[in-house]
Amino acid sequence: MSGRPNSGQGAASGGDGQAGKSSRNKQAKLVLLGDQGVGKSSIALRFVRGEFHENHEATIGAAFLTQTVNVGQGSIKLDIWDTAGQERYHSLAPMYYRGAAAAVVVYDINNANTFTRALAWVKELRQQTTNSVLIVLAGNKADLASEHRAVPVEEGRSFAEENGLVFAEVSAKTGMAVQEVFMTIVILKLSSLNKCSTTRDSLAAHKLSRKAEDGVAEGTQKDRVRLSGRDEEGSSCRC
Ligand SMILES: Nc1nc2c(ncn2[C@@H]2O[C@H](COP(=O)(O)OP(=O)(O)O)[C@@H](O)[C@H]2O)c(=O)[nH]1
Ligand SMILES: [Mg+2]
Repeated sequence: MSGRPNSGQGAASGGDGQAGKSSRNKQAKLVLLGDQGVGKSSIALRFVRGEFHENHEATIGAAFLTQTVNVGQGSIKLDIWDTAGQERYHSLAPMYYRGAAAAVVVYDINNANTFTRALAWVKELRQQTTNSVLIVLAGNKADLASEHRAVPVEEGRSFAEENGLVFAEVSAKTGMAVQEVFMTIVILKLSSLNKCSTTRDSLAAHKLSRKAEDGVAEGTQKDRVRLSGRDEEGSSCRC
């Protein structure tokens, strides 16, 4: 998929997390939430570096990465906060999701408990943040689905549709739909930051427009990233 990120990752903290509104320097804070072990760090690593590690070490507290993505005529710098999933760090979570432009709530499609936990994260986000936070529900480890699936794809999809979330099943291991998820976030956020650039314009730049009009962003595999968020109509400019 085009729109490959063009800058590297960092390990230092930085960015206030607010979506930047200058046309030259658009910036958006993005947070990854979900149980420990669902693959949050692996998804971030796949997106930023195109890598996957079989035994990724557990995140302590949170990790910070940045990535600048070019889409059409615009670009946006993503400040990605990769949180630790352990319950003992829960009280820190608001620090990461407050002011976020987008939250990717991750579960492991092979572990039903992580889905339940993901739904609780969505509920918390809805209660504690404004409606402008774009929430993506991402079912990871799709590469193991044929033997180990515990959460039917329909369950994730219908929850997302009912709650206005973007939904995708992904695999940090194979890379399936990971780029598409982040590009969908970027496109939706760019369109909400640019008064004159509608979501449809941005999607067209990415050859995603036909499917998006039906509510589906077409990646390399159809129907992988479903747009059901509030921003999809490009009507929520916050310039
Ligand atoms: N098969 C498979 N394993 C994965 C995938 N994503 C992550 N993992 C593995 O799951 C474990 C936990 O991943 P990690 O990214 O640390 O999860 P986190 O705690 O949510 O950050 C690691 O051993 C990863 O290699 C995936 O898409 N498929
Ligand atoms: Mg981690």
